[in-house]
Amino acid sequence: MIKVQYAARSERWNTHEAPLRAAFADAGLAVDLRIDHAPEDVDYVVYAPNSDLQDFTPYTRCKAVLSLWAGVEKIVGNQTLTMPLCRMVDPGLTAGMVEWVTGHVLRYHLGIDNTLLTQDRWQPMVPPLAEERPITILGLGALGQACAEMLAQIGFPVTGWSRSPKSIEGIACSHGDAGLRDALATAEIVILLLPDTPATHNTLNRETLALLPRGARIINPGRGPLIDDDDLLASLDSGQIGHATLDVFRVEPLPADHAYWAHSNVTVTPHIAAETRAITAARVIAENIRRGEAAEPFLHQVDRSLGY
Ligand code: NDP
Ligand code: OXD
Repeated sequence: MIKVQYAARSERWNTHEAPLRAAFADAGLAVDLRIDHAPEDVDYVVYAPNSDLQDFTPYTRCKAVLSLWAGVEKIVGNQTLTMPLCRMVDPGLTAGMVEWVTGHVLRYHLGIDNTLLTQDRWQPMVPPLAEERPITILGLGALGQACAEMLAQIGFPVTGWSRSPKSIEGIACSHGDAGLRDALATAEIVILLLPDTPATHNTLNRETLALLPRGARIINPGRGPLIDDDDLLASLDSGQIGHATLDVFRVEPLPADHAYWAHSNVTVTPHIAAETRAITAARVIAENIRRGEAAEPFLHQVDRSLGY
């Protein structure tokens, strides 16, 4: 019997238990899934970085920690976590992110706010076609690539930026410092889907925000530290940045006195861009346990040296 420990907030157990049991059965895995195994008996941990489990030292036979979250910045530096760590790449989470990003892009592109503000008068404002609105996505991983492909399918000219060189049909791919400058130079809308690592902190700062065309819009469903908050606020005040839609913040919940709440050109959403979906995520976890038992490489294993 494979012993799997569920280590996420207790209120999530009701959501995840049945889908995990079903996925293990479908994968032909004999699993004893519990929230209270003795640590030394555990083969795999299904894990949320905000759970109480932070010391993995007693998990002496654990073969992998399988994160329910895509972002692993809260756990990747944990020195007691010496076993493989896999992040979540879930088709349900990806679909949610594509829908959220597309919706917020179309809000900007179609000028929906203006339409709502002019309900008392006939004031035609015809938006350009998508093909006339260049968009840049910073991060071309599981989420960035899926969003890039959807936006390109709608007709937007999409540029994507990543750490390593990439080739994706229909997307202009760039990388490195020079690539970032090029990717920002024409972007009317910038979407951040980078992980939170030391190398990505303040990717958007005074200097890089100044590279954008005046009035560009920012959409950040990635992580708060990707943007220098003071520099973004200054760029919003000067009009260099026209508007920002922010889902993630350095401190969450966003403190009630934070300037973003009161800023007329900022939309705050409470870290809801995309959530792990229990049924599809359970299948990914079951597949990784199957791989572990078959001594095959894990899917989506985190590279500790890169931090994602
Ligand atoms: P991936 O690891 O699949 O992709 C990360 C991308 O960022 C890759 O393209 C990677 O480049 C690129 N990247 C990493 N470091 C750098 C760097 N220094 N310079 C340039 N590019 C870099 O992650 P996901 O797509 O699955 O998720 C992205 C992030 O989205 C998560 O880390 C999380 O923070 C956030 N998220 C937010 C949610 C929300 O609800 N708001 C929900 C889920 C995730 P390369 O391809 O070369 O490796
Ligand atoms: C995640 C998130 O990382 O919800 O999965 O932000």
